[in-house]
Amino acid sequence: MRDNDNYTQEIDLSSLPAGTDLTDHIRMMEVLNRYGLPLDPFMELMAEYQSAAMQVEAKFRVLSTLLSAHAEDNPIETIKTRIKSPDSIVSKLIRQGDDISLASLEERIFDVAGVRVICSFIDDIYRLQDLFLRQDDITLVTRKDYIANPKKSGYRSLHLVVRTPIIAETWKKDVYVEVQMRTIAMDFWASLEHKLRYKKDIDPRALAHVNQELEASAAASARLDQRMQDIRDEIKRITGK
Ligand code: 0O2
Repeated sequence: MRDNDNYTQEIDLSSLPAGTDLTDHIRMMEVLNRYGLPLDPFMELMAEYQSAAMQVEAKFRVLSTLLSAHAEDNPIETIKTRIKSPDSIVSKLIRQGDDISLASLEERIFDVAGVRVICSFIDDIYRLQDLFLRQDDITLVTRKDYIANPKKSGYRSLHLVVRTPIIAETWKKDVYVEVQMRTIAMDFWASLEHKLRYKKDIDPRALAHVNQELEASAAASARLDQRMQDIRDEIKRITGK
């Protein structure tokens, strides 16, 4: 039985979806309970985000199949899909204001559903973006090109927030999904930087040097991407494909 009012009550293990990690489930109930967010509507909302993310992921898989069939290369290396954790959702709501509710979650948090598309080359990212945005049931909400304009940290990726409809028996609803598109080099840097950044007890004087090193490694990874792109362009010029 689910009941967000009493975190200490016993959890019926048979009621958890298959594969649910009990520690994660307890943490989720604790967060929802602390901020008065009702469990069942929260879970229903998460299922909607999950469905929207699956739909967007499927679109990229379809594009990958079609492009591979018509050319000799597959522009997509990997696709990863995730739903933001309840802790991260609540932290973001708190950063944005006082209203911690499901309504403000739906209105203000655009990256609950996230799809990360890892491409082989920089030009594949823009080619895929154009094909993805051309689809009738995808509406672009925001676009941030951190490849053309990297963040101060050195972070590079193309971010698109889109809306896509999900349809159930008696209703239809537009749901936000954030798509992050990157090359393998961009993903390699972002994954390691994310791990390193969360080591919290770094002396501020040492941190300045760590940041410099991370920026330098980001610049090196950008140069590597450009070199691989140049090699690809050269081969295309020579072979015509
Ligand atoms: P997670 O777990 O990856 O989702 P905000 O979302 O409020 O932080 P904004 O401007 O709305 O900020 O979004 P932004 O900066 O365009 O993109 C945020 C997401 O991009 C982050 O999500 C990361 O996934 C990624 N990102 C942005 N900057 C960096 C960076 O410097 N390093 C790394 N490794 N990733 C970055 P979350 O919510 O932080 O985490």
